[in-house]
Amino acid sequence: MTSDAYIDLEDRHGAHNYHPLPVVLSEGRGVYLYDVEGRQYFDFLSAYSAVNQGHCHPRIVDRLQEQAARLTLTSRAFYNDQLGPYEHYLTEYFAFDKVLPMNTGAEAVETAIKICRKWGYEVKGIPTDGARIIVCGQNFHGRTTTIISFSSDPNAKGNFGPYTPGFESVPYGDVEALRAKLAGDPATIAGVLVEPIQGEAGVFVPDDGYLPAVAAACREHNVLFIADEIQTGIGRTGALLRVCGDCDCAGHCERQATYTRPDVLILGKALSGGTYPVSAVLADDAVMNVIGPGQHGSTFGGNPVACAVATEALEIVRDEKLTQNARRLGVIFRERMQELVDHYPDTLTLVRGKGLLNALVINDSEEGKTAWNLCLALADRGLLAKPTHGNIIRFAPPLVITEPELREACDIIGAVVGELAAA
Ligand code: IF1
Repeated sequence: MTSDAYIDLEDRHGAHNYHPLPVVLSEGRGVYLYDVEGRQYFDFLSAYSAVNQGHCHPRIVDRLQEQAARLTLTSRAFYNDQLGPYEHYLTEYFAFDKVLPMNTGAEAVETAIKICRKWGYEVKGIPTDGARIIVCGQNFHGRTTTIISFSSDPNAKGNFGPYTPGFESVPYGDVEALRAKLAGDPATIAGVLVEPIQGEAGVFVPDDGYLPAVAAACREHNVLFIADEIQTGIGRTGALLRVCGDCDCAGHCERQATYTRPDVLILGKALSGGTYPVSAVLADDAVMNVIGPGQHGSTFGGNPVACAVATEALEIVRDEKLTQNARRLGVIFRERMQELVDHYPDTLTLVRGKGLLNALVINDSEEGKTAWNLCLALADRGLLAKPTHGNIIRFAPPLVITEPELREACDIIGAVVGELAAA
């Protein structure tokens, strides 16, 4: 079957909730994807930062196959021999007392919201149904009805109401606005939910002081600081978590002065290396113990395959020093893109990001058109990336990328930008 035939099938039989680039992929290895016609591409999306460990990492595939052949699902009605060791490993890895395992990112965000509200009533003493959670403008936390209730994107939110109440928004990156909001009526605020870097908004990196200031303001008012690291976590930004700040260890060290410890940490995506939907909410006992039997759960959450895969995926991050690679190559990538911005100021506006989560802003007068066309031209030359918010292209390769591969990819981007500038 040709690419066109596959595209036609999706068009006729699938809901039109996506608008993909016209490539049909059938294989992946490391930083490369291959389409049904056998063409090779650099993957500079990494399934929205899920495939940090590279496509089909042999260690993850082996572990997946081994576990899938032995036991896949028991439900949480019984114990299984993978969950306990995984929970032990994960909570040591990230230094929290407890974890609540789920599957998708949105489910983990929902879980964090439920834990936060329950803590608000039972520990903080907020009157029943009065809990408020503060979120940020331009946030992206997933697609469930509650989560889109506090989205500011009309496309994500429009005509899906009535919306879940109890969420209030402040501008992202604005500590003073948050402080003012918290000071207003702190006794009814249970939590503040933040993306340490806003991905969907276009890789918006807040000032270095922002996250520590948010955490301090939360502490002052006995409010939970909830970090959604679903996209930024697991090495992507050049540290194990973005709340680690510019820490140069290969794993996780709580002692580092740059670490801003969240009360609730949300992980997903790369927790499984993109192999399987695995998400998690981490917190200490004082928070997590508000959840008792029957109060939250999921058929697939904490299943044996997920536990096996996630353990392997996290070991790979450590063994292959992926956070350090992301930090080092991210600097080179932004240097190379900055050269392009300087050389083609009429075409490119700026480059920004941390580690290997970066965005190039295209000087784009016609709504979205140039970034989309640039991505089509990049695909023609063997590099896959996706525009976000019209004129922004996110570049996020798997963290296993090598320096020569990264430089080759930068050459491709340079050639395509050059053509666009000349056109
Ligand atoms: C889609 C963006 C990325 C997330 C954060 C929770 C979730 C996500 C910070 C939900 C998911 C995805 C989902 C994907 C597009 C996407 C995305 F473009 F919207 F911004 F990654 F860059 N918190 N992000 O980024 O996780 O339930 O999807 O597992 O197509 O909706 P999920």
